[in-house]
Amino acid sequence: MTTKVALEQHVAAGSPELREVFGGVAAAAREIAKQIRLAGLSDALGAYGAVNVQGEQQQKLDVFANDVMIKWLGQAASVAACVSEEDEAPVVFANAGAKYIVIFDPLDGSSNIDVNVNVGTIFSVQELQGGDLDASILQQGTKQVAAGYVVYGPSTVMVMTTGTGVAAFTLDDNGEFIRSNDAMQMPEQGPYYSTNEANAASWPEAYREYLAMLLRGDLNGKTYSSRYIGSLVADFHRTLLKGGVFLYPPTDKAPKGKLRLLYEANPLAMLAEQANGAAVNGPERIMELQPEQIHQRTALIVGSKREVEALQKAVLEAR
Ligand code: AHM
Ligand code: MG
Repeated sequence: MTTKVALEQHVAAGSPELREVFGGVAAAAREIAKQIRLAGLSDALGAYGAVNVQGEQQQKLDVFANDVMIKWLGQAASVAACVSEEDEAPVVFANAGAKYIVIFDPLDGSSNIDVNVNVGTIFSVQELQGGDLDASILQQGTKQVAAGYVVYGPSTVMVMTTGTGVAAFTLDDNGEFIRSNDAMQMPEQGPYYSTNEANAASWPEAYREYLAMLLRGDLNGKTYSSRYIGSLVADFHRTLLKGGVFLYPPTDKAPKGKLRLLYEANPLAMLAEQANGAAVNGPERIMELQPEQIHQRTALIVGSKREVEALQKAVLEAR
């Protein structure tokens, strides 16, 4: 029997300064997991009755998850501020000398919240630079000091990186996140593509041709299978484990893409690259994009190197 390694221990061994940040996310995730697990027996499901900064109907669980993240991260002495999908402006804490900013989507996959399908929490950690909060929030993804997500599925699992590989932790019956994988690697290429194909008619031509190429088996001599949950965390988690590609291209409705750069694309891009995968917005590497706004959207293509590089090439050639 191998020794059990808890999340906080794992982080402290590599990056002691980040221990409190991960402790805060883990404490929040524990509460969120419990609330989701028992949601059907409480009054936790359904619409909250307000619209968030993105113009989307907030679900009760969105609001719960956001409050819990802010509560726990505010108690982590090293966290200076939080930025959330659900809040227009950053939430600043009075933690003297704190140097981290945690940028998160507290509960991603809203269309799956009420139907007992996987949802997740996604987070990115940036460092405060010279006390300038706004500029520190808007740093490129390459500057992230850590990133991760929690997927609330049959198991609750946190997948994280502090820049030295990717590890996974499974929530056990005692409420502890115990390491279940210490070196996750995305296959060089994989069997699945994952996208909302109902939007294909309004994608740029290069994306439609790319999909046709996957279906014909022109990329690696094999035809691909389709898998789409509609929860980014769950679709990414499968892609990380099995390989392949997740695509949310620009559409007529969302010409700049639907997903958010700071708290969806950047953290998943860091995890993908740390696990030997890749992430682009079409022509450019996600982590090199210069953010201009907190809630900025982007196209996102993330997954195995082979599939992502082929997509990037197709988009660049079509320009
Ligand atoms: P959300 O942050 O409001 O939950 O929206 C993000 C979700 C992602 O989880 C998922 O990848 C995408 O939206 C699905 O969008 P669509 O329903 O257009 O396929
Ligand atoms: Mg989201």
